[in-house]
Amino acid sequence: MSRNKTSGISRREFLKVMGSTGAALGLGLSATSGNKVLAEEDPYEVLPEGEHKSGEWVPTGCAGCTSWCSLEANVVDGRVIKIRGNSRSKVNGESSCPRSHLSLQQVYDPDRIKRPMKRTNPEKGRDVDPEFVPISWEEAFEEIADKIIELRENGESHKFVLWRGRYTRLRDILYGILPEFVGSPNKISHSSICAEAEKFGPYYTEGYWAYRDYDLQNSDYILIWGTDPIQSNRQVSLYSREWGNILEGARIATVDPRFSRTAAKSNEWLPVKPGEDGALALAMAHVILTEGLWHKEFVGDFVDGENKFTAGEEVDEDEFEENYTHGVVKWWNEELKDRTPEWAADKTGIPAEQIVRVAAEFGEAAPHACVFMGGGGVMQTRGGYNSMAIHGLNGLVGSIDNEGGAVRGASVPNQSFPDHSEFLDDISREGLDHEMIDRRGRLEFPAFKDGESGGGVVTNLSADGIIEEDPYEIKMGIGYWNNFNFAAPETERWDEAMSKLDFYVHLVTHQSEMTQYADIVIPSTHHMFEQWGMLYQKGNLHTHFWLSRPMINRHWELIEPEAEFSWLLAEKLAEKGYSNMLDYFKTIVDPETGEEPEDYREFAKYATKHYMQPVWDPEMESHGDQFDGWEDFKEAGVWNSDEFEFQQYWGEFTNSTGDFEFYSETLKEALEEHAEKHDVSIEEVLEACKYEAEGELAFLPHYEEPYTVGDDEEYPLLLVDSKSALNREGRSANANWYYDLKDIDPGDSTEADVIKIHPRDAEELGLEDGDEVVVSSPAGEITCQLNVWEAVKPGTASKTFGMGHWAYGRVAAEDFADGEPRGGNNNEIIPAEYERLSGSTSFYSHIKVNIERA
Ligand SMILES: Nc1nc2c(c(=O)[nH]1)N[C@H]1C(S)=C(S)[C@@H](COP(=O)(O)OP(=O)(O)OC[C@H]3O[C@@H](n4cnc5c(=O)[nH]c(N)nc54)[C@H](O)[C@@H]3O)O[C@H]1N2
Ligand SMILES: Nc1nc2c(c(=O)[nH]1)N[C@H]1C(S)=C(S)[C@@H](COP(=O)(O)OP(=O)(O)OC[C@H]3O[C@@H](n4cnc5c(=O)[nH]c(N)nc54)[C@H](O)[C@@H]3O)O[C@H]1N2
Ligand code: SF4
Ligand SMILES: [Mo]
Repeated sequence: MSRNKTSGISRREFLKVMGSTGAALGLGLSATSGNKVLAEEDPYEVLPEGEHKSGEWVPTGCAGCTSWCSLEANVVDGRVIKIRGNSRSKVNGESSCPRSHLSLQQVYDPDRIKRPMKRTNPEKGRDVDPEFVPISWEEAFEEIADKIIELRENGESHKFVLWRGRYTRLRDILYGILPEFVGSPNKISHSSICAEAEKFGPYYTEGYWAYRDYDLQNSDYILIWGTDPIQSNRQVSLYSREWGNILEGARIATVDPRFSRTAAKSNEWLPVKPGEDGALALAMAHVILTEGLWHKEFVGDFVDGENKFTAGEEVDEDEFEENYTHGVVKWWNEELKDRTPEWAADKTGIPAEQIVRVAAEFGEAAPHACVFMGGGGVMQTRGGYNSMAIHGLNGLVGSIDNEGGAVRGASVPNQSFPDHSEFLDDISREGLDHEMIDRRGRLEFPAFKDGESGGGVVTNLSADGIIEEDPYEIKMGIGYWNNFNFAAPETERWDEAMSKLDFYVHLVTHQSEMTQYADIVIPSTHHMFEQWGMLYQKGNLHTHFWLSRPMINRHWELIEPEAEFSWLLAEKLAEKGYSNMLDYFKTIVDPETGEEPEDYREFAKYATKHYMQPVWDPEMESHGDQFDGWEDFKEAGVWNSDEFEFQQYWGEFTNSTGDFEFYSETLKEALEEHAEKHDVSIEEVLEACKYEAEGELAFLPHYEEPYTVGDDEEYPLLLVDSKSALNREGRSANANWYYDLKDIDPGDSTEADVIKIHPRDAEELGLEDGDEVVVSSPAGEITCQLNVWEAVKPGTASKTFGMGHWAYGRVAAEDFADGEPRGGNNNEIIPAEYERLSGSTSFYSHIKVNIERA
């Protein structure tokens, strides 16, 4: 049986109807469908018919969220039909999370982009039809290569930007190397609209700029802080399976203004007032010290053994001898001595009695007490110091790098690509010598990744860079696996920036909002089933490193964006007389045979084998799982490290002092360097970054009043944004299961985009459950459904991120052809604000909203 899903007519009849108007109609170029891509192929036709066949389980990996699970896909006759965890992984093992299955709807989505397309309407804007038409690969690469050559010949190669969203480790080719061959410094990742502030605290205390692993299975007390590990961050598959066991072994308290899925499965919920996380963490530290509950072995003790931490009283630094930490008494004297639970109760809305109890129970469990920190408490305008304070609690109880605590992952045996610098010509070298478009490193944007001024990225600011032509005009962009016109706050700026951009190439699976501004659209493979790729991640005291591969038929004209696209572009550039990139790519040979790649598909495969060679090649030294060779490794599809060893870093933390720094000498150095670079004082740096600290507090976790945007009277509620359970980052947007099952987000309803408020607030605003409402903020307004729900903190409005697409496909948008959104995108009402020390975009605490009946 072959049936057209939407109309019920058979495929043969369908094609007959289509026949006269030809391929263009298939691409949705009929008068009725505007610019949009419609199903050309009946997705049901290729399903196996007749008797049931059991397929082959092929290893792969998932980038549906940052858990990066190792999975297996069941493939029947070249089609994937089911997903499960890869039992060989020591991180997630046989488990996979619910949203892993939505990948099937992604890969077989009839709305996928099916072939290269070109814009025919020169005008760009949100309501403008791009009038895409199909083109040949030849034409696509001609146009892209010509544009690059033109920039290079005009001495404008730096006016090129490469944006990346999600990625595999093949990113080093497209994101790391290609822009340098173009001659541009502008490699802009999405990291700072993702999680950079979460890495800030760990870096400026222990010198570790990365996600942590948490040994929850061996913890006796767990504080879940601004995150939702059984729904979003991080090792969702693992924790979905293990949560019951973890709860049996530990008490769990969740700090979140929203009644999250994890809060519902905790012993305590601390509904902190948005942005007051610093107050809560500092008061907990105060209690741990005054009650004498810090871990003496890690932190040290008073010389005479008597606890002198008494509220309001300073302590003589000489009376305390620290072991593996630095500055605990300074922290007390400058900040903690006055941060009493009563003071914090007033700020946070959490009763002093609960603060004392939770802090004391947490301290009593030392060192098997763990704070699991996510973005909620720290991706805030003044969240950098919160990140230090929250992570600092792990320092006080000695659970850093320790059993039952917050640990690092093992190193990963990978091999970088050969050095390309000798292949760069003068145009490239000169081009690289420009300021970057996101203005990282300027006075007001230190983005101190790894201690360096301008070491990080300020993703969201690259839109302003383009609009204001500051530092210069951008003439060409390539973006892949991203959708900043939807995913970055104050989306209007992206609409303006992308309208202004002369030439944009988008490499994606779906025609999302950012694609609407493209000049050339390159249909991308799906990372799990149609291409080579690899990622590593930590969890369960191991690091794993998985491989995905082409395992199903590519039904459409797709290419893999990181390696295949780069190769094809390199070939075209070579044809036009600029062969340096192709010459370089040919040095990435098959590690088994030494053969040079002859085409784009070989290149992607050899690059993958090269990058992972230390994993599979028995001749190369590596730790963890051992393999006999490439085929042996391919069969397993995942490498595991040995179990993480505790206390490897005690006394050898990778920062300025080697100790866990409550008083951050490392931050002090970074701030000093940055201040000197701009010839200002450290206070002036902080002021430019919207912080209020003065003196020594600049180097210590301390309290900062939350920064908000908008008038309290006009906008009476604080928005609490969170991730939707079935959001695969932005990528399940066109999967109807996402909408059918939307009520798995606590308090939400199926098919609807919902904002939730407390009954008391509803009454005050004269609103009722189920009302259609307009939510407004100083940044904009959206329309959605109101649910009145007791489990929302009064004074806040809680809404998941994910709906509100005006593009992306016929399921995602209310009317894809007309650009009418389904629900409202949170980023249209989130003002573009930053945690500037890390470069992060602020998603929490600053967003004031009003809600009115529509
Ligand atoms: N389901 C799902 N999971 C995902 C993703 C996804 O798209 N969907 N994306 C993945 C990605 S890319 C990342 S970076 C990680 C990020 O993972 P997290 O950083 O953990 O992000 P969220 O899950 O959004 O968690 C933020 C939490 O903070 C809470 N919150 C909001 N305001 C405040 C506040 O002021 N204080 C405190 N304490 N909490 C607050 C929210 O209610 C929410 O529960 O998630 C990954 N996991
Ligand atoms: N309000 C609010 N905003 C947020 C968040 C939030 O919690 N709240 N979360 C933030 C976080 S943590 C992150 S990481 C960012 C993510 O934001 P982005 O980095 O912009 O990523 P997505 O929106 O997930 O990207 C969607 C794009 O990827 C394409 N795509 C989907 N699958 C594939 C694939 O397999 N290959 C390729 N090449 N393309 C594919 C789609 O066509 C679409 O264009 O969003 C951030 N924005
Ligand atoms: S969506 Fe996230 S948790 Fe789920 S399988 Fe994929 S990577 Fe793992
Ligand atoms: Mo993210």
